[in-house]
Amino acid sequence: MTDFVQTCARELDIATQTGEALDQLSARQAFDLAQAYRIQQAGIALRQHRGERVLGLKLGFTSRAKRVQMGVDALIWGELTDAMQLADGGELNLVRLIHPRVEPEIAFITARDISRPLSLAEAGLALAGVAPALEIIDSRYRDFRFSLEDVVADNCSSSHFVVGPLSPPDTPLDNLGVTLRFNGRPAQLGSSAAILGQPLRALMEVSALLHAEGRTLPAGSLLLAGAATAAEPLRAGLHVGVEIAGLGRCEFEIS
Ligand code: OOG
Repeated sequence: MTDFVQTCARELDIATQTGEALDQLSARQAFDLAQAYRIQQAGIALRQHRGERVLGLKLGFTSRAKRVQMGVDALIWGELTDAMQLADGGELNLVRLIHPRVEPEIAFITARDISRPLSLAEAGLALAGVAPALEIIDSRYRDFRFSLEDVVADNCSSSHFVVGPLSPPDTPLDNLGVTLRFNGRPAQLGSSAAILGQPLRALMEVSALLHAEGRTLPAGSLLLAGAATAAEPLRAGLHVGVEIAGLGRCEFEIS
């Protein structure tokens, strides 16, 4: 199985770098969720070997819109590295991306190490700041189709992300209007409440997962709470922005 884990991690890593899609790994050999996370970790180790630095975590399928869009019904998590970050207002190059999509999100920066389950109130107190964010996802699987195990192995389709200006940690987040814009026109409309009823719950969920895994998320980490709406496909020439009422905006351009 170690060989299978390493082979899958390498193939996904090559697909990420070349932009050539893979067939679903689960079609080749059945594997379980624990093995999927091992493949994910082996892929992150390859990135770290190239000098990338882990900045934090992302959650996937925290909204119904995303679960329905992708036909998957479980919360998953992946890792974010510095090489995935685009500056706010920066340019995304589509070369070597397979079929990228964008999602409006909320980002958290943590204020303390997190390793045990937090209540909602404790989660609020564990933050240094909150920000609007855009996540660019790009499945390495043909036709953006996968099983739960496949997508976990593929680091939850992470590709790039943009984080906007930080607001104070006590900014209310429970029901903020979210507008994703393509060239100024609304492409998706939603509410922050779509993310687990209240985006702070993403940090609660992560704290329970960290505890179960015996892991610590260091202070100063980034957490993407998951998309508030379905994802929208990207194409050349787009200016993409998200506006979250009461929180602010961030944007990028496709070169
Ligand atoms: C998996 C990633 C899901 C989210 O925010 O729910 C995700 C995918 O849809 O390819 O990032």
